[in-house]
Amino acid sequence: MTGLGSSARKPAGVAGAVDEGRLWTRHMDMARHGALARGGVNRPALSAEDGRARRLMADWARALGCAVFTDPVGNLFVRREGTEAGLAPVLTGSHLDTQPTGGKFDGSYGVLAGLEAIEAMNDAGISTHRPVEVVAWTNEEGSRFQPGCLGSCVFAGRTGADEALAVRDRDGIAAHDALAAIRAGEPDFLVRPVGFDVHAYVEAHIEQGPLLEKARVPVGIVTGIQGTRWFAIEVLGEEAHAGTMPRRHRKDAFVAAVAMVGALDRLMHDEDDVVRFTIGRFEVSPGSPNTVPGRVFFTIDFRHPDAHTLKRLGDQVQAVCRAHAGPCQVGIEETFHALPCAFDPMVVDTVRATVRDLGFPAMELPSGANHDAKFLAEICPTAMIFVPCERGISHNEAESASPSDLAAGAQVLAETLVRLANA
Ligand code: HGY
Ligand code: MN
Ligand code: MN
Repeated sequence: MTGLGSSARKPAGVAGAVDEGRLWTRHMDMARHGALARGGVNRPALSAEDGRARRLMADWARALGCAVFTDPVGNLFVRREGTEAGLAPVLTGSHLDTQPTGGKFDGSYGVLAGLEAIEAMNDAGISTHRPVEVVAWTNEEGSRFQPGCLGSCVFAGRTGADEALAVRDRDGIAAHDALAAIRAGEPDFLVRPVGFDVHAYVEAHIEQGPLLEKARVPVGIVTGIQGTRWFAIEVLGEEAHAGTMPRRHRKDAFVAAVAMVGALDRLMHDEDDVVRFTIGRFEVSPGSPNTVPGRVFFTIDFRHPDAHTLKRLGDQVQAVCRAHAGPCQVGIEETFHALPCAFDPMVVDTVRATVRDLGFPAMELPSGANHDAKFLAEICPTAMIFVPCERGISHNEAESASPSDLAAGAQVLAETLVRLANA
């Protein structure tokens, strides 16, 4: 994919101090932590790889003259002071954890574009009234620990720190213990209580969809995020001998789970292709060829931009699963529920004006992917900036973006942050 951002003239001010090569190199350096053979990244939340990524972010931040803070759920903050002490900061950032077959840009881009914006402010000799902070939120992906957006949900007051950190991964490791392990390597990080007043939050992210590339524009002005509901389904039958137990006496958890999945797929079928319905995890136990499965666990990720449809279809999941359980038992837990959100008009207008003033072609779009910005939007004026990724591919090792698009998004971010911090 050719970079779409390179056509714009070099702007004055902080945007003109954004360095494309420096930003790209930081992505490559960050991607070393959890690097996979085919070019992707596997950096689970609160893993040793995540700890090394946090250390790299902190070292870069210190070199920029910033202070480094964390909080009881491990959110990592980098702070550039403003001229007027005590003012609520303008916050930007995203996440450093990745999917198991993740890419170099999902999450990392928002953190590294934030650092680039700070370095550009330094290079351009720009001071701001308000402090500017860059954050790496804990466990955004929700892959190792469910649900996702752990750090931003606690920061936004949606859940308590102890409750959030009690979740366990597939190996039974509690998030609390995983955090303690990497925090042991961070004695120099200052600790602040969870949550503080934020003047505005702007998150930069790759689109993770094909629209910007198809429209051949380097920047997306994001208007909001669709709704998401996650469910965890456990089907319990009875293990039995594959060769002796007649079908009529079986309590086959796999047969019941497949019937549920078929019925859920019919429920969620949408000719307009707006519904997003995904079963990403499907585990059959004991997983022996000659034992009738006694347990199946599977997950549901259901999304829709309309709150009524999200409720209407999501509220039927339980009944559909129960209706197809046959002789088995079924447990259904809703593990995540986030309504659609519209971003704040003042912040969106600031992004829109910045894009116009910098001369970038752009388009306005909602986000299909979920982001920490959804929960920041519950407590402060919030918006997002997108850049294209190749073929819209993400949550895939092949995830790719161009240096010039990443720089274009960082220019818009840097200028937007300065405008918000001086407003
Ligand atoms: O699932 C999401 O939408 C985000 O990419 N974690
Ligand atoms: Mn992300
Ligand atoms: Mn992601």
